[in-house]
Amino acid sequence: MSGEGFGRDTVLLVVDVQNDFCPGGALPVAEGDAIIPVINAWMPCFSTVVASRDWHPVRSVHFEKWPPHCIAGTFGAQFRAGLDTDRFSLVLDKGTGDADDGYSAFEATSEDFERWLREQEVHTLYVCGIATDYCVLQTVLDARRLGFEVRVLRDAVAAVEVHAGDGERALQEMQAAGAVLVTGQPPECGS
Ligand code: VGL
Ligand code: ZN
Repeated sequence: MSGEGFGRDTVLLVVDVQNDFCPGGALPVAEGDAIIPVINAWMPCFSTVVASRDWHPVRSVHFEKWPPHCIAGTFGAQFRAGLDTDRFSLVLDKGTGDADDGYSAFEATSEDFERWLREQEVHTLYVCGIATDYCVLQTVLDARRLGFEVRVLRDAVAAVEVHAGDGERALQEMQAAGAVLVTGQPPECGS
């Protein structure tokens, strides 16, 4: 695939790489910044890159479990500087209601993501981003339930780890659901 990248039936989904999930944010994930160059390096391999963002109202049942974060329109909800957002073809806002968590990108309210993927004849999702044990996990499980092939970029995901080991357990759960874990650097895909 040298120089070419994947076909149009394969997209990269970048989950929630937002300020509040990175060091200094409201719900920081230790490796949040470290995965950004890895994600950027994978982008040229895909003709389509989709990003999700956690996009919460000020009041939500979600904030009974979590410190307030990623309030729609605030700095904390912005994509992290350094992430190559110019390559995003579609941005999915999720967690926008006040009565649910909206962990999965398939719960986006800005777009019917499943329908969009089927219209584009996408069969395979490469998934990366934050957090391995919440939004990445629920997105991957939904994708598998809906019949999409899923590859998880092992070196481009980062976990919250409310309990030590949650990230690894989440990866095992994804594998058990039929997702394939991909380790290492992206292939040479040009720019
Ligand atoms: C997430 C906790 C709360 C995530 C979102 O993006 O994984 N985690 N809200
Ligand atoms: Zn959230």
